[in-house]
Amino acid sequence: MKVKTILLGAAVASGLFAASVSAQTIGFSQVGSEGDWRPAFSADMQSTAEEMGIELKFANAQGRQEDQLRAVRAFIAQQVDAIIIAPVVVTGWDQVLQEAKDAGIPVFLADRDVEVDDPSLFVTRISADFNLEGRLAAAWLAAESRGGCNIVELQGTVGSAPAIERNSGFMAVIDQFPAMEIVATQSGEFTTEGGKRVMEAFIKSTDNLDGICAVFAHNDNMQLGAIQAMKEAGLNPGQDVLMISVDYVPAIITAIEAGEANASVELRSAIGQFIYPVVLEYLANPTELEKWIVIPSDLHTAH
Ligand code: GZL
Repeated sequence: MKVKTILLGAAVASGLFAASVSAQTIGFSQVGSEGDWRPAFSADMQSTAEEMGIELKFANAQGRQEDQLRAVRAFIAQQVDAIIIAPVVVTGWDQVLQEAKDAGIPVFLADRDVEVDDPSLFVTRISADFNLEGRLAAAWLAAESRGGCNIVELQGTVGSAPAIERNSGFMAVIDQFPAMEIVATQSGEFTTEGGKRVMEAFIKSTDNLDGICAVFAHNDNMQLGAIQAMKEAGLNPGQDVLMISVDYVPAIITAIEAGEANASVELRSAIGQFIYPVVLEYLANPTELEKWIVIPSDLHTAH
């Protein structure tokens, strides 16, 4: 599959062009409001739409796919100009995307991904590369642990593209190191409460994380919950146990500065500036696009 990486400057320039086209009505079906990154992404999508003169119909599904499907069908009934979806999980989208296609309404994926039989059911996906994020996290951990580490993994929402791909990318790297192994893994649903709950269970089951070298969390909020649980158990996250996660939200920066976390892979949340120009330019001039437009991710560490 051909992909295109956004050159950040070009995206802003194209945004200026896009803003010059007539006002459009766009329906945006958002996953929910879990954690810190999701609300930041939602706020950016709403403020950027206003700046660009887009009429945005925003629907927050609170993590329920059935609510996303209902929202997309409502957008179709309202005959919006385009639909943007951040799909909570990868499966279950073929039927509703076919209904949008039959209604002549183009669909764009933002942030997450879908698995559909017919890729023509959406125009393109604009997102970070979750597999790369997993690889970056594992490469950092391999270097920090000199290739030997028993790892606890806090997975994101089961069946979601970031959980699938971050694990896949992470495994692709640690499989190169015989002495690196995930010894315990469970989903904390991308929330601080979920991360804390799962880590409390790991602490009990692994006798205070005896022999555990690192925690890899698919997002910072679960890592923050794990840090709470570890500190309450008298452990020293970031010192005795390496802590690597994804998103780079402000609260993990604070934890890194306090020495309670070690690194986080940045997931940009201000991505409306990249998403809307692609949608508006397509509406002005419908042409075949690469099926994936990638937004870069960067690794941040304490030093
Ligand atoms: C990934 C995004 C994930 C974030 C989490 O692009 O879908 O969902 O990493 C959020 O913080 O819950």
